[in-house]
Amino acid sequence: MTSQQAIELENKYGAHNYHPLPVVLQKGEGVFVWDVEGEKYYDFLSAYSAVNQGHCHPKIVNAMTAQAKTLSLTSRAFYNDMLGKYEKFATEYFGFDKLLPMNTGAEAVETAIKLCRKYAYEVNGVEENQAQIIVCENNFHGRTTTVISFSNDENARKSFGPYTPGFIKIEYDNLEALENALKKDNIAGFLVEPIQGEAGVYVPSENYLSKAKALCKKYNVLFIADEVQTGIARTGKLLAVDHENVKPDILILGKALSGGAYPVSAVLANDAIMQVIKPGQHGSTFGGNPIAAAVAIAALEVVQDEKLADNAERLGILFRKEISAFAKENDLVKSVRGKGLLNAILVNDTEESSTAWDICIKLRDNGLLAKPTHGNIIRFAPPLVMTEEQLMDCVSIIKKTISEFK
Ligand code: IF1
Repeated sequence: MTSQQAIELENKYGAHNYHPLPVVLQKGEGVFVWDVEGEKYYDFLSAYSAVNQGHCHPKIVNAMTAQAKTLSLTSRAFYNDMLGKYEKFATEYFGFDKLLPMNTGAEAVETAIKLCRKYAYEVNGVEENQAQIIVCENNFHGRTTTVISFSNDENARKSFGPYTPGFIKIEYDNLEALENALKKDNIAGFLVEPIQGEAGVYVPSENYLSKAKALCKKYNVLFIADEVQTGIARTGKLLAVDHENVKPDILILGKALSGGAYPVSAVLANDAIMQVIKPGQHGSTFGGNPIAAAVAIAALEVVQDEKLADNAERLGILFRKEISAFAKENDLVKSVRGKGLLNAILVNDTEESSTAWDICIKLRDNGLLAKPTHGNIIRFAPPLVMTEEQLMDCVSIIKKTISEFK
């Protein structure tokens, strides 16, 4: 099958809910992917930070296939021998009492919202059905109806109403706005991305997260960190909140929790919060299945064994140093920002322009795959297993492509 044929099949038989970059991938290994014509590329998106451990990591694939040949799915109607092992491993790994296993990031965000509301009513005395959760402008927490209810991205929410009530939007990285909202009645929680990914890799001010957590503690409101994209070593620490030693009341994980091999997400919290969920009050068919458990243990071991957080920290500093120096001599690149290996460049054009897209097409032609988050922002997020030599090779591809861009 040619790329064109594959694209035509998707166009004809698939819902048009994405506008992919025109490249058809067939194989992945480490930091590389190959298209159906055998062309090789650096993957600089990592499936939106799900493939932090690199494509088809042998340890993760072996764990998945071994478990798949043994026992794939029992449902939670019965116990299985993998879930408890995974729950113990992951709660000790992240430092929480309990884990509630789900499958996708959005499901985990929905789970955190239900947990926060129930805790507010049953423990914090918030008036039944009146709970308010504070969220940030330009957030991205998934695509379910409740989650898009508190999005301000018209494309993500238009014509999907009526919307779920119970959310208050405030400006990101604004502690005064947060405190003003915390003073309102019936506040149950503050749901925040430690770095806003889809908004264009917005890194908040120094100490924003630690001060926000302190404010939540002061007003007895749950601090909920959505680390679906920023977690699992992506920003140079195991969790992005670790840069400020912040312990969330509720931690949301997804994506690279499985290394991109299988849908695995999770919500972690201590007993006082997690105990509000009783049998029959939440769950999912695949949540906590044996394959997910085996894959997540292997994926988390890879992060530790291969010191991926340190590698992300070191290579991220190098990447931003190289690109910010380049930005000084090239008027198409305004700046670069990010933490660890979650970075983005700001292109000197409008949000409505197609410049970022056009640059990504040229990057593809030069052997590197990335995708814009907006008309003028390109996210750069390679797998965390990248070597310094590979990173410098990618930096030269990026510089060459932008220098030649007309
Ligand atoms: C798409 C980006 C978008 C997330 C955070 C929850 C979820 C995500 C912080 C939901 C998912 C993905 C979804 C994917 C593109 C990508 C994305 F920010 F990562 F780039 F859209 F904004 N919290 N982000 O980033 O997790 O249900 O997808 O497993 O929907 O286009 P999910």
